[in-house]
Amino acid sequence: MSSKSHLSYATRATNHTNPLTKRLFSIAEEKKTNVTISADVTTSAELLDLADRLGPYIAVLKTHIDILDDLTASTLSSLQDLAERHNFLIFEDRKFIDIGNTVQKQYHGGALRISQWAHIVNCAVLPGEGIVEALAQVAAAEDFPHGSGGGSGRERERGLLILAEMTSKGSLATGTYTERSVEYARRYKGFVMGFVSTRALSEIAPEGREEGEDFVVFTTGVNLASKGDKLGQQYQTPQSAVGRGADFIIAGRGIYKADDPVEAVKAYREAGWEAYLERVGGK
Ligand code: S5P
Repeated sequence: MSSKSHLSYATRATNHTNPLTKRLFSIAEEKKTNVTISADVTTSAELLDLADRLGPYIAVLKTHIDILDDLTASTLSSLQDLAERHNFLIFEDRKFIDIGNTVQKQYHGGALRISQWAHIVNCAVLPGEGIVEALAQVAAAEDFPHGSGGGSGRERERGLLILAEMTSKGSLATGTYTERSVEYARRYKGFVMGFVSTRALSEIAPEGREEGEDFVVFTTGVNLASKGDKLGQQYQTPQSAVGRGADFIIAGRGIYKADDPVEAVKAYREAGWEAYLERVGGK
């Protein structure tokens, strides 16, 4: 039995209890897109240009904010404005992986203040369950402007994806590591939206599966034209990713390195949406 969802984004948006996941599904439904652009460019100008031009066609924009050469506070406020204008979520691909005390500071403080501008972050569970608990605590803290203690409405929406598998050749994120990822997601489901993985995962730990469980699957390593790169990246197509359970496809170089990134994002959007309709039986 497969645990990939056969429900529409609209139905999942209605049924879900996590406000950010609800919003994510609503965006997908409204904009008819399940594309996440991995905007791995190295200047603020390129990042903001991509966010503005591709914004109408994406559900999520994924950053590696530490690879920008010229990051300033104004880069982040412009990015937030573009996210509002084009109605997409920001996912900082920080891959937290440390003891709880350290990741709390990395998430909420430092020069990057990730919790202030990123709707979604991700973590690896190599350190154990404590990393998830620590990040969840930050988002729920009374003094957190976006936490349940302060702010209101959209400001409160923050979520975590667990990096349960990786696309790179020889990845060690398999077996017990991946099973534990599912278990921790269940324990913190108010904050954990789902996984970065190559397939739907709920079925790999069936005994703890709850009725109505609905984790979001983001699948990276998606490319329409290439099978991989020289550094171990392994690609699959949008159709194959969605067929395996991806709710959102993440594509980087396939889009931003294309001669015309706008045409490229439209092609990924169409391929991802067709595959989604096929999966939910909507065509
Ligand atoms: O397993 C993974 C997880 C991630 S988040 N494999 C990945 O490639 N990623 C990220 O997805 C990676 O850090 C990069 O930002 C993006 C893939 O980029 P592309 O240019 O290969 O599409």
